[in-house]
Order: sequence, then C-alpha cells, then structure tokens
Amino acid sequence: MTTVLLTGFEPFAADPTNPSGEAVRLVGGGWDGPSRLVAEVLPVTFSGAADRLGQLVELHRPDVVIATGLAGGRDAVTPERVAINLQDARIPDNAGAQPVDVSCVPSGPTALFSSLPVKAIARDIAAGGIPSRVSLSAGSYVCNHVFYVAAHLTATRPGMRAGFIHVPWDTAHAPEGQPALPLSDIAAALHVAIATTLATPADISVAAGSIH
Ligand code: PCA
Repeated sequence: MTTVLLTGFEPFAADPTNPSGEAVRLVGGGWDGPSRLVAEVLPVTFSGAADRLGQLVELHRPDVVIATGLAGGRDAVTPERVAINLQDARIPDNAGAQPVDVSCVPSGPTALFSSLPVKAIARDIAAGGIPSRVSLSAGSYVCNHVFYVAAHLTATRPGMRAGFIHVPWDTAHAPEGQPALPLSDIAAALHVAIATTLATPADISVAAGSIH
C-alpha cells in the first residue's frame, strides 16, 4: 500500500496557532483515502524538525513526503519548487537557535528541486477555487530546512518523492488586514495535493515561473 507522510508545524514567533499543523491534523483525522496517511506536527526547531522527519521516514518508509508550513502574508497555497542548502534565520527558532549562513546538509548540493508535481498540484488546487501557485523560494528558515532535508533524503530512498507546501494564515487567526484562507480550504488544498501527487508521476509542462 502507498504510504504518504504529511507534516505541518507547531506555532512559532507571535502566532498562537499554525494553520499548517491544524490543517494536517484535520486531514489526518478524517482520512479515508486508499493510501496510508501518516500525519504529524513537527517542532519549529532546525535540529528537532529535521531529526523528527528523518525518524518518521525511517519508521514509516513513505512513498511520498509532503511537508507543509505557514508563510504568513502569502495569499495562496504555494507548492515550493526549490530548496536551498542554507539556514539564515531572521528570528530564533522555538528552541532559541538562530543559525546564520549555515548549510542544511554540509556536503549537499546548493539547491534541490521538489520531486512533487508542483505545477499539477497548483493547477488542481486552483481548479477547486482555492488560490494556488508555484513558489520558487521557501525562504531560509525552518521550513526551507525541512524541505531541503526531505529532498536530500530522496537520494537514499529510491522511489520516494518529497516536497513542501507553504500555506497562508487561516482566516480566524490572521493579523488584521493580512491575506488568509479558511482552515477548511487549507485542509482541502492538502487533500488535493495528496491526490494529485499520487495520480501524477511526472509534473505537467506548463509555464509556472516568475519574471522576478
Ligand atoms: N513556517 C516557518 C517555520 C514553521 C512554519 O510553519 C517557515 O516558513 O520557515
């Protein structure tokens, strides 16, 4: 049976909740898909999140890893295309660590691509009426780190595909005037991301880049 590992994050910085973790809980709680779903909320710490991800991959041997996190201020669900081998934290993580200009994986390549069908995922989420587009930068904080570590793990796990999706604030917790989506839409988008990934071995060829 196909196994999907879906992760979100606990709250961090000034936010009392994290919609990625909440949406992952919702998806995991109501799961009745044909594949096996492992849903887990990761700590927002550089070392803890990557270690836990590695443990989960070792334990469950997933075919697909979809890690998710909050990108406060974005107005769409954004499958990330590129992970960079860089930790450059503007704020400390939840354990107080603030790495600056450190590699995620010391001997790893400068960047790694998602092996999820990011364009098909964005297309299918948007087709359901939820704003979505491909993003070319996951930043340089804990989300990018987990994305990079997950992408790097695919080299040692033939057949495993891995990637990352950033989500906006949820409507109930967004700061005044900031873009947001209902938590139910964020969870629905993650459902679509799983279904599209399982149905799409290779990504579609459509333009989804950006000029700047
Ligand atoms: N977002 C942060 C870390 C955890 C999260 O949900 C990020 O984008 O790096």
